[in-house]
Amino acid sequence: MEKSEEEAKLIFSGVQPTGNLHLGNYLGAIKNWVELQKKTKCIFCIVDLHAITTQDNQNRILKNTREVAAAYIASGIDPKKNIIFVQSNVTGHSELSWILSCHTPIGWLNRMTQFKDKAGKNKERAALGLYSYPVLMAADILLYKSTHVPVGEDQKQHLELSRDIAQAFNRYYDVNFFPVPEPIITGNATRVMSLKDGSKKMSKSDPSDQSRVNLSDDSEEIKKKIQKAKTDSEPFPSSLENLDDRPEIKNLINIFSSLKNNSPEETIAQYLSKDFKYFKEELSNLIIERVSKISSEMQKLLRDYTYLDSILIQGSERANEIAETNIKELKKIIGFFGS
Ligand code: AQP
Repeated sequence: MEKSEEEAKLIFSGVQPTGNLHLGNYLGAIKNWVELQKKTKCIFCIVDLHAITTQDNQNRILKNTREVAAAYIASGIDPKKNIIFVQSNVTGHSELSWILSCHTPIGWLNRMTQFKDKAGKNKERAALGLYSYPVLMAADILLYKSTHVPVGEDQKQHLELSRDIAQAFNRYYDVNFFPVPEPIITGNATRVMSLKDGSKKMSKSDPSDQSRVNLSDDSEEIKKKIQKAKTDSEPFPSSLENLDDRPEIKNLINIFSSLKNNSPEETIAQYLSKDFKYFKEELSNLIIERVSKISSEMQKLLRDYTYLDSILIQGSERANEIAETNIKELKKIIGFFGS
């Protein structure tokens, strides 16, 4: 019997265990997964191999890994229905990454803006892993023959590269082995910006803790951060027009709309003629309501992590089963000895 369109889909996504999980990770990624899991088969990974591409994360990796797992479950990801696992527990990721790197021209990697941003002026000293990060990301997705990848705007370029790599491999071996994965970039918060600077994305690695709302922040911290979030001296906007020149305001409206599940136009209509102080109070209440639920559930899960660990172990077994089958097929296509 033919599979329905939804049954044929396989969703893959992940978060790096680099600490300071924030509202951008939640609104841009995890919140959307909670909806997607209702209809589609999903695999959610904690991408720890990616997290060691920058040195400063290496000694907190275990703690951060459990924290991401707790955030997934506390946000509403069902570990029975979906596979939740840790990337380094499935060796196929590294194996496929090597194979795919042999089908990725260096010119493609040279165009990746995230490497340029993260390596900064010190490109010569940046680790090879930081440079080849997008190939590992392609391997993460393609290892499971995933068809759809929900991500925030910041990962769009990497996903396009994954599509190019899948097609390059298929073309080279004249097969239709890898599906060409589609990005899912939805909602009002595909790019949540820093609370201090509307031109920078909210990020775990921003040295200023005031730039982001962490999923572990308490109510007081959230209130203070939103009160101090950058705005301007203009009145509350009356339309979306010209908001591109007011990125901080646009950001706060998008965060509000995403949490409320309404459109930015509706938010503007609701707060028209109100001042920013009032809007910010309402916004902090909304964030506190959502984040405090997640944060207290996370604390509970992290207090005794036997349950969390058992989910990750079972998840790795399930992921490994799919990965091994696909790697076996792949080796046959390439023609490796013993395949
Ligand atoms: N600011 C953001 N707005 C919307 N979505 C975001 N994501 C990250 N930041 C935002 C989405 O969250 C998912 C997991 O991201 P990640 O942890 O794997 O890596 P990242 O994109 O590099 O996140 P950070 O916070 O910026 O980490 P650092 O500072 O360590 O680089 C992805 O789907 C991402 O799109």
